[in-house]
Parts: sequence; structure tokens; C-alpha cells
Amino acid sequence: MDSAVSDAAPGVTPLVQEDEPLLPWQTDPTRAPIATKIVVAGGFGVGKTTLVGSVSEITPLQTEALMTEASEGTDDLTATPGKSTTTVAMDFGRITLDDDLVLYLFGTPGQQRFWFMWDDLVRGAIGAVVLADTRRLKDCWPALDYFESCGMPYVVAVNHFDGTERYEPEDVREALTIPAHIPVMIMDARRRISVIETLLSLVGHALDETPE
Ligand SMILES: Nc1nc2c(ncn2[C@@H]2O[C@H](COP(=O)(O)OP(=O)(O)OP(=O)(O)O)[C@@H](O)[C@H]2O)c(=O)[nH]1
Ligand SMILES: [Mg+2]
Repeated sequence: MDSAVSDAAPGVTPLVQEDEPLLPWQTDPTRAPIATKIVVAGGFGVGKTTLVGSVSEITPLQTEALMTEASEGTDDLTATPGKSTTTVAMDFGRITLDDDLVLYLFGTPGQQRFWFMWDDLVRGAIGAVVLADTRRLKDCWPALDYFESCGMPYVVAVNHFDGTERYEPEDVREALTIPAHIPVMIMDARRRISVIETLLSLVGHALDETPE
């Protein structure tokens, strides 16, 4: 067995799982991958955990807890009536693009009472995906403000929910007053290819924003 798949401690999910094919950088030390950290943020229940889970090539780390009566009156479940859990610490997943670009995805908790964790979660990230739902656009304002004020590159990704009115990216840009150079896209957090397009857009944008 290759050492890359055998080192995990008992009970710990290895970053390389035994049933996935090894990538060049996992067997050849001269092919060091470019590893980057990306944050997935946005309002409560907008699809952050779904996004990380639908694209991660490892079993995502999730910290879901059942929502109780205490959340009534605080968390609006109108848009997601089937939702029974919420992220209480973070989501974590990994995806390899182009064989040597490894993205580590960190999903933030959406409930306001957990926002104090954001400073730790975003440390070292190259950028953020701010997820939005057009039925409750204002819920993404805190995330937009946060990344604007700390100067971290971000893209705005509208997670389009079935049966809701479809808007053009430019309509969303205008509604949220997003500057022209920041990518805004419509996507589906449940579809891997749609999430990959969003992540590639963020990586490209973050590179554009990085000083030479
Ligand atoms: N129809 C539809 N449902 C979605 C989509 N994305 C997520 N959902 C559902 O919406 C609910 C919320 O998804 P989560 O991924 O838990 O949202 P979250 O942003 O991580 O939520 P918090 O961590 O509680 O803030 C879940 O019931 C998902 O199954 C989508 O694109 N379309
Ligand atoms: Mg979540």
C-alpha cells in the first residue's frame, strides 16, 4: 500500500482515501501541488454545507447540529423548510483541480451567534465565495462587508433554488451594489460542475487581485 494512504490515525478520516486514485503529487515528491485555502460564506441556510459536500473529493468534515426551538424567531426557515440542522463550527473539504491545484474549502457557520469564529476560519485564505439566495439577498451583506473590510478577494455566487425566480448576474450586482471587477455568477450548490466553475472564477479573481 502506498504510504500516502496508510498514515491516518485510527478514527481519523485520511486526507487521501483508499478508494480514490492517487494524483501525481501524492506519489511524486517533485510534483508539489499548489495548496490554497478558500472560504465559503454567506447567510443562514444558503447552501454553504451543500456546496462543500457536492464538490469535495474526500468525505467532507461537517459539524451539523440539530436546530432546536431556540432557533425559532432567529433563523428564517421559510426558504428552506426541509432544513433541520445547521453548521455550528465549520465545513471542510478538498478538491484537486488541474492535477496540481489543491483547494481546501472551509465553510463558515451561517447563524449570527457563530460569526465570532470567522476571523479564525478565514486566516490564510486566498479568497471567499459569498453565497446568496435571491429571496433573501440582504442575508449576504454581513459577509460582503466582512470581506470588503478585510480586503480579501471574493466572488458572489447566487445559489439558485428550484422554483424561485431566475435573475441575471447583472441584476444581482446592481441590487447588491457589487463593484464591476468582482465576478457575480448564478450557480447550483448541488451540482459539482457548477461549483467547480465558481471556484475557478474565484481562483482567477484572487490571482488578478494579487499584487505582482
Ligand atoms: N433546491 C435547492 N436546495 C438546496 C440548494 N442548496 C442547498 N439546498 C438545501 O437548502 C438547505 C440548506 O442547505 P445547507 O447547505 O445546510 O445551508 P448552509 O448555508 O450550510 O446552512 P447553515 O450552515 O445553517 O448556515 C438544505 O436543506 C439543502 O438541501 C439548491 O441549490 N437548491
Ligand atoms: Mg452549513
